[in-house]
Amino acid sequence: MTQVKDNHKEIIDYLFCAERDVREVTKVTDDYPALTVQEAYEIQDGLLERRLQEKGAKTIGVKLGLTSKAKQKMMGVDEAIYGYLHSDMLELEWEPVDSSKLIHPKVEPEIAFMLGEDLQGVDVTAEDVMRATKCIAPALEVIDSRYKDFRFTLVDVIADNCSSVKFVVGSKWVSPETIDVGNIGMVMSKNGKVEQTGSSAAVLGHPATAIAWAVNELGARGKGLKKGDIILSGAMSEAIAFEAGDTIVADFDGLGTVSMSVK
Ligand code: 0L1
Ligand code: MG
Repeated sequence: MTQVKDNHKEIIDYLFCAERDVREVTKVTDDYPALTVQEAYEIQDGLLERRLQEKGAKTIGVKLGLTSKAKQKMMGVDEAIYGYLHSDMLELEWEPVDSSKLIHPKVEPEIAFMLGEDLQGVDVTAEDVMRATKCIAPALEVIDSRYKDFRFTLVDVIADNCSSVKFVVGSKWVSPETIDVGNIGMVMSKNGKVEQTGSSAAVLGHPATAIAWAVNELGARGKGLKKGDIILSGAMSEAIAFEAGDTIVADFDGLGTVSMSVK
């Protein structure tokens, strides 16, 4: 059991209740301006522990955020961030996502990696990541920042588990050796109209580079990834908003499509 500092318990409760009650809240740093990135990850740990307990879920992987230079520039940072994926966040392609349980969701296209072996360390390379990867698949990540108008600082978004809420993975997993993972083109449509195009190269130049960064960050905190874990490697384009009745399809070169309908 993680030791949660007293002054972090209030923030954990605040963020947990915001998600549970489907309610946007003002950002944490408005009240706690001195919080550090390290403390934000400690708060994230506490929030995730509470979430796992109350939802009866288990950890099934990690997700990366702020992996594009454009988004980092927008936020005035030069680092990516990571959060965790829980079993209750995984949605099935053939079942609609329930928007009544979401605050102001957006969806973004990503490549999902599944590990064929454990991965932990502090000097892990992109090549190590590729070697440890069993297969990859097209994915859609739904992000739903608990903060009003999706406005936050780096510390806020880390504490909020990097806006994570849901994700869908396409049914076709392929070996990473069959495709140029660093140069996969993607077109994302909503209700048949193209909304975004992108490339896996937007993910820190190569998704495996982004994952290696996350593994090394985790390693520095004494953590690692396990065989079978899923990793959402980062958005390949801007996220788009959606609402009940919408259908989103992302089509990835060489990987096929992943879709999501919304009720
Ligand atoms: O998965 C993501 O890239 C989201 C990271 C947090 C930033 C955001 O909510 O837009
Ligand atoms: Mg994402």
